[in-house]
Amino acid sequence: MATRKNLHRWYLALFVALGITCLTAAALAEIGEKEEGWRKNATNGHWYRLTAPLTWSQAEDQAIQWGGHLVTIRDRREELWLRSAFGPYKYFWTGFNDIETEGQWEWVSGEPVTYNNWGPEQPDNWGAGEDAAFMNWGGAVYCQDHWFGWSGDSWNDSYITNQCRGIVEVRGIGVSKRAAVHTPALPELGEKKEGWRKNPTNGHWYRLTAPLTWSQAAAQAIQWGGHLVTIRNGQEELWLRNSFSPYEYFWTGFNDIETEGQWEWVSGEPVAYTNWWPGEPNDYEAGEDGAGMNFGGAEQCVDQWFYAYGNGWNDFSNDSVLRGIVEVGMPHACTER
Ligand SMILES: [Ca+2]
Ligand SMILES: [Ca+2]
Ligand SMILES: [Ca+2]
Ligand SMILES: [Ca+2]
Repeated sequence: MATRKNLHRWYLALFVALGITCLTAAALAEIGEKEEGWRKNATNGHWYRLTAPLTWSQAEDQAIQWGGHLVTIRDRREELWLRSAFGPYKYFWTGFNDIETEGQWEWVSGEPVTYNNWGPEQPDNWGAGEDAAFMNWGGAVYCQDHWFGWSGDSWNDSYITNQCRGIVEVRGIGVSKRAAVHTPALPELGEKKEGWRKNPTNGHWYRLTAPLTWSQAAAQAIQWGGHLVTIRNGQEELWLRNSFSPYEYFWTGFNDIETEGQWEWVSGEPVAYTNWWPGEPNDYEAGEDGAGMNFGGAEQCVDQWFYAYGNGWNDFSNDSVLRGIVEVGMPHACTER
């Protein structure tokens, strides 16, 4: 009898332990999603997260570390979900590649190929050879010694040495639990949960607005208790590029709205640094009074304008719609959100 009673206890303990394990795993998975940039596709139950800008192989290494692979896209619906989850304006590495055998495209996950969405004339294995596919590509044109690309809804093969964010896909809770091993300290969790990033060098907090005109973005910044970003030196600008992306134009707080040609920070801080792209600011046509970063030049080619990404500023037209970088100096300003 005593043995049987002990057995009951043992089972009870086992069930409790299992229950706690499951609860912990579930809780971690939830945290994984919200606090670490993981997103779950409710349709297939898989989890997704962006890497930093990396070469294709580095991005796949990161994916393996996180317990998965660079994303496999099985149908149109999955691709639309990825575009809505991570944005349709930036290029992202997928797991699609022809590294092993030229022209034989396969998913790095080993799954069968059931879908593709190549853009016109892609894959073209251009130049010295392009062996991995990125998504959100809209087209490109070569004009006066520069390539100008724009975002859209198709795939292109690219040099695997190019640096691009990759979408990592993992299956199920166990893997998210593993990712939670890298869970940062609590203050950082709060930061990421709300979309705020803290620059450890100056202690200020930063967050992107939705795509807006400069004036709308400036108003949003004030609502959030700050201003559109002030950039004080090259190091701050590099941190912004690394934190938010070097492949999207963002509004800064630099503007000449009050007096044409007299550029100032909307925060009122003194102008200590500028990084205009050659030929900018040019107050083009109807007037351009707000500065955006990550600009790499514009060329008119066959009656059309093409814009590149790069490490410079441009004054964009007043009806341009970009996301703005909001900066707040006080950490408590973001916890109020
Ligand atoms: Ca190739
Ligand atoms: Ca290509
Ligand atoms: Ca102007
Ligand atoms: Ca301009």
